[in-house]
Amino acid sequence: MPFPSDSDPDLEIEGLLAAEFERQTTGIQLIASENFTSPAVIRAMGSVLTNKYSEGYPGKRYYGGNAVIDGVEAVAIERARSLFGAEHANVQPHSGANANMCVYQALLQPGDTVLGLSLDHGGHLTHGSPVNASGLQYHFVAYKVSGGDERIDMDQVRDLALEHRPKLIVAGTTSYPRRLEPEAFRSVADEVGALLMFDAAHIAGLIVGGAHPDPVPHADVVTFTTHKTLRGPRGGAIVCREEHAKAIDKAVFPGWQGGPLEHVIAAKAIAFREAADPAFSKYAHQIVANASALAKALADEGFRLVSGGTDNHMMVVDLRAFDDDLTGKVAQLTLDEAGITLNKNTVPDDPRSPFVTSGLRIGTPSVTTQGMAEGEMSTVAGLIARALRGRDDAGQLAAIREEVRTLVTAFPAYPNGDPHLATAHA
Ligand code: DSN
Repeated sequence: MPFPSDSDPDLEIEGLLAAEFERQTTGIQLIASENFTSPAVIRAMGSVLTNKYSEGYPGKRYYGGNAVIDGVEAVAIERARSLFGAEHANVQPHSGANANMCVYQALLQPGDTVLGLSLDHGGHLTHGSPVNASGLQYHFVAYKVSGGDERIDMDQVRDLALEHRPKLIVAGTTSYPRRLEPEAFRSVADEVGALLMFDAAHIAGLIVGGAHPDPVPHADVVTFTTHKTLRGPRGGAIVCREEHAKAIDKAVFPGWQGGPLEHVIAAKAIAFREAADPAFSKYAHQIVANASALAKALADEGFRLVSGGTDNHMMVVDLRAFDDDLTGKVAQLTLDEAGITLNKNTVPDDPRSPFVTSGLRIGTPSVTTQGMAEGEMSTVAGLIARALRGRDDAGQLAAIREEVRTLVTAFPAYPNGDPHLATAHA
């Protein structure tokens, strides 16, 4: 039976793919959890590996025809182990959220006590939010950033650990602009006999690039996503000590997932190899330098930075000092019109709801992939400030949209065009 056509039969999806390519490559992409992944990664995701079922692990599958797939997954596992210097790797988690839930299933019993950073202070849904399965199944106790310097207070983490005697401590963030010290978390975990999970979803690329402290020697388990600073395909992974390997593998499959996405696992393998290249270390350090430059330029424009600045790939901007009436929601929509993509974000103890917020989260992984450096960061800060000041002036926003287009055209993420249309060796 032939396929009806080589493309989406009524071309509706082709049109939308082209529109999204245009959006991504003519605007400024500042979402801290996003990046531009390489053409090789995109091609692997569009490969025939998507046709294959391969429940199980290399050498132990529930379906025939998996010799090649075994090769792909074995390469991905070996590259992940080598990149992170880890004893064991599982590359099957479909996402960072899944990876976290798999670790909980592997290491905990329902109802066990866990310490995690509060979502509204920069943690993640899977760090015990009451509306998430993590918070429903386990007894999470939240630590917060301190009221003064808005940084994680290790004395508070220690006090809570001594009081609640958690079985697991989760170190990791999604919206926290400061460096995490894995050794300090390990020392608290050791004092109370807890296991330590480090969620490196956001900073995996900074870690393997040597721009942030390495949690692998200190944590029992490290989870991460592959699509943020690590610049690979959308997905998750876990590295851990050998003693937890069996339990982790069992929790991923058959515990949480069925058939692995081997086309994505092939793409992960490519991304792990790319991240092992010496050039990636330069990239990781430039992400941090760009975030620092952007934070300083925004402060010069009158914005308040949560915690006073950043030492990773992101910053959280408190809009109230710039304009008390401006919410994160309105700022995000205004900047969308100007071609600048970022997300509204709560600030610690935000009086506004998570749908409105008083802040923005801004990250530099994508613009750094494009080759922008510190000089461009002050231009970007100026564009943001002008757009927000002129938010009621459609003409001004349209003019800024054109400036944005001109800026990013000089820094193409994909100089050879849309990678899913390009041929492999173009
Ligand atoms: N949605 C991710 C982020 O933006 O940080 C976390 O899951």
